[in-house]
Amino acid sequence: MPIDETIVTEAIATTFFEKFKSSLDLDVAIVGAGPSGLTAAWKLAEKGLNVAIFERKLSIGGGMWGGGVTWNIIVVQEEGKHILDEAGIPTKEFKKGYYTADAVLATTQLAAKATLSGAKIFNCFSVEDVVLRVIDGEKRVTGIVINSSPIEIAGLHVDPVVIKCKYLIEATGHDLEVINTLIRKNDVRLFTPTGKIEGEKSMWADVAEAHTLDNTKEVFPGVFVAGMAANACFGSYRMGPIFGGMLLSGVKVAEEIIKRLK
Ligand code: 48H
Repeated sequence: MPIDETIVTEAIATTFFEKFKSSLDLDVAIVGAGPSGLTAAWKLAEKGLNVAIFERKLSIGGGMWGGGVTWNIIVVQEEGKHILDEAGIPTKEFKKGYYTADAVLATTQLAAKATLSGAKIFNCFSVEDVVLRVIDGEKRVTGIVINSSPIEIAGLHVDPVVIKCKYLIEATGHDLEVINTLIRKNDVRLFTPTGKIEGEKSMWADVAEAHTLDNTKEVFPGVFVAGMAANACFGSYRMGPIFGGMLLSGVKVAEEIIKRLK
């Protein structure tokens, strides 16, 4: 069969924009395709919700690809192991309660679970702002402002476009980018003890893992924090390359939003 290059182009453009147009009014927009964002997308999409992840980098996986210091193995504790089991990610018990998994397989399998469940992943898209509205007398985030990452990286002055969402999950990891922008640009208070970002603390894995789950919650009307962003927002510790808390946080944020959408 002779190949017509313009049909290849048309196939990509048509199919991409079908996917994009079906994401203009989302149930849930997730910022960041690290372990917490991918897990949340999987759990939300398998309930039939319209969900998309926007990831700045060309690659998905955030900090999970590299395991610890690029030794690409992750560790998951007993509490999080069932999520790897359910995703079909093989684990080995290293010592009682400590399981290892291949970091690349864990990342790709979580991404496969999310996309096969119907979540859409837009890699190479950066979320640079949010849409703010006053609804019933209360300020609420109702969308995200996105730009193509190469435009951002090149510093080109090209305007972004907007996606609506009922809920936004900030899963941007240590940098907590979306909430930082929300606070910097608007006179608003968060649902944190000080009303501001509490900030990430140093390493204390045991406490950090438990806190990640507690801190996975709504931080501003319409915005939930998950994964490392939850600890950066509510002021808890880091945990190094143990990933149970990230996976459990993804499951919890999905469950909380599903309850709200009902
Ligand atoms: C689009 C963005 C934007 C933006 C950032 O860091 P992540 O892997 O996030 P988590 O919370 O799922 O997992 C954290 C984990 O990987 C980790 O770092 C741990 C456990 N650290 C412990 C320690 O002690 O260091 O992924 C976040 C993703 C990244 O891929 C970013 O590129 C992306 O979010 N991102 N995408 N628009 N504005 N900001």
